[in-house]
Amino acid sequence: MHKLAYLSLGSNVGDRAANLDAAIARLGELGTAVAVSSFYETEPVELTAQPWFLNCAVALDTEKMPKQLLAGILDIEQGMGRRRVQKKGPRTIDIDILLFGSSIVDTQGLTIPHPALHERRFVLEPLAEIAPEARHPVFKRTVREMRDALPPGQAVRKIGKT
Ligand code: PH2
Ligand code: MG
Ligand code: MG
Repeated sequence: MHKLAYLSLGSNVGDRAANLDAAIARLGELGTAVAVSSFYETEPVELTAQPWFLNCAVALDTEKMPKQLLAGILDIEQGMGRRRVQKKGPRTIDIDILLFGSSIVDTQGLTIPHPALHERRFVLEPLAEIAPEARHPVFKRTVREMRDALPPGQAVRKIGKT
């Protein structure tokens, strides 16, 4: 069964744009990337003492189940040299599942919708570019509505596609 998953990608170590490009290419192993947002230069949030990120959003048409998709994503992250040194710290690549169709998943290693989706401008701004009308299955609000409801702050600057 085909499902549309929305992913958030981020990098703040090395050649950030090349890292995003490489991850997007490898996502082809898990489905078809049917939409890719512009890349955005974003201020680090939560752990603020680290380099700025490049973030983007991807719509992935996939036949995987959520757990299989996550396993494939972790494989890509590892293959790209991701080392989990510090929680929320600098990384060559981070790929997070934001939405998976209208599914709600709450298990040990996987929560969908992503629990911080609605409060992160670095997620909602790129996502609103490719899926403004996608709806959060718990809060029942669209991506555009959530983006527009964010408090000011969290600098996010579109830099265009490479
Ligand atoms: N990821 C985090 C923590 N903070 N800040 C920005 N701007 N972009 C990120 O991708 C990011 C972050 C943990 O996953
Ligand atoms: Mg993350
Ligand atoms: Mg992650």
